[in-house]
Amino acid sequence: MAHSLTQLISSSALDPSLKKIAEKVLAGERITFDDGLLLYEKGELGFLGTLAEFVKEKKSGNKVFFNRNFHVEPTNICVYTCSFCAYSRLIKNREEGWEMSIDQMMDIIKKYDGQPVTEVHITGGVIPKQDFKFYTDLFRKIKEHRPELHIKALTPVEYHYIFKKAKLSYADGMKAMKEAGLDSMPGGGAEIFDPEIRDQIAGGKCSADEWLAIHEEWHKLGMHSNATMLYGHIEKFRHRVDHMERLRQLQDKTQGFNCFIPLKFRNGNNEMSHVPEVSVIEDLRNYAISRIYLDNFEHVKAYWAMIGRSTAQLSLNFGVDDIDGTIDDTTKIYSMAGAEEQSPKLSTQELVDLIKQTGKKPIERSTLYETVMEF
Ligand code: V47
Ligand code: SF4
Repeated sequence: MAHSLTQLISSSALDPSLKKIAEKVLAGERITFDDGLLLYEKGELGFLGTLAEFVKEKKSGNKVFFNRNFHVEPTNICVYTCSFCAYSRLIKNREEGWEMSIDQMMDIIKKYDGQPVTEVHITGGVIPKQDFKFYTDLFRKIKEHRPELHIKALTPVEYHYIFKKAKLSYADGMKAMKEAGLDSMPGGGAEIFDPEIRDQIAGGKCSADEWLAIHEEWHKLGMHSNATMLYGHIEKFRHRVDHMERLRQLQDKTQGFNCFIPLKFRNGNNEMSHVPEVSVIEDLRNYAISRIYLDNFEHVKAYWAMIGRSTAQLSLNFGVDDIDGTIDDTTKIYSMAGAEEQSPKLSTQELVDLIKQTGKKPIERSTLYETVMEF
């Protein structure tokens, strides 16, 4: 890859401003906000792919990570009304939605007894009943039942709401969640940090600063989390760079993020159905630019349940080194918004084959990227 990058830099056809960025990447230097913007505005797919693969190969070589996981979605009823969300039902229409009790969720978790899953991913809508006590009780019950199962649960959207109601600071709240058994936080709820765009698509829920502050408190406890970015709707390129810049700054401070997950806006069955979806080329450009920009993130993940298996395979040549997990058809968030995968479920062998077909080396990982098995 260093060879291809050097060749690219010496090409006389390369735009001089892009050449400067490529030289920085080759030298292992951080690119600036303006460089990021220029990559979005001018960078062609092949160019971006070469840069992103250079960065990725320095970090994880030829490896592609996945895990064995399943989701539990406690409710799809929500006090918020994000306009991109195809999944939630307003609290006043609650008869159209579901709301699980702790026992119902434990029944799902017990279905995986004896199976080699390592992680349960828990997230959904926000409702008053599922409060501080509800979730701390749930986490304790899961740990009593299966202590080694990694609990990756809830986002700052839920935590902000829960702690406000319980009159707890973020620091005390996150400490209590850790004590109850929370192991890590998924990356959702980040959407796009720019206040104007955020207000238009996700008005009323926690702000960018609140989202970042909750992750910071969690990282201060020595714990880890993920970060997402919802792209390809009404945001401009500068909003994507701004989003990544804020994440890069927090990561410099804490080193608490495991991975970055760009989430492509899907326009099925939501209030933004009139907004066209971006192309696969734009998806790949976006993966590549995030890999180049977020130099302090070890991993970039493509969520195959959302973009489909073929784009997930392609993304592995554009800076991505993780394709999430087996999922086992346990999430509805994307299928309800029109994603290719209507019943997302892959056996471990299918995931391994999907990765091997691209010439890469599949590694089953734990949530925290320890190697569970090499294939
Ligand atoms: O925050 C909702 C997104 C997120 C749509 O951390 C949509 O490992 C596109 O964060 N089009 C939740 N995106 C899912 C999430 C996630 C998924 C997989 C792995 C991890 C991880 C985290 O889903 C929400 C929102 O940004 N979302 N609706 C839609 N129509
Ligand atoms: Fe509620 Fe989350 Fe949907 Fe927003 S994205 S309406 S917070 S479930």
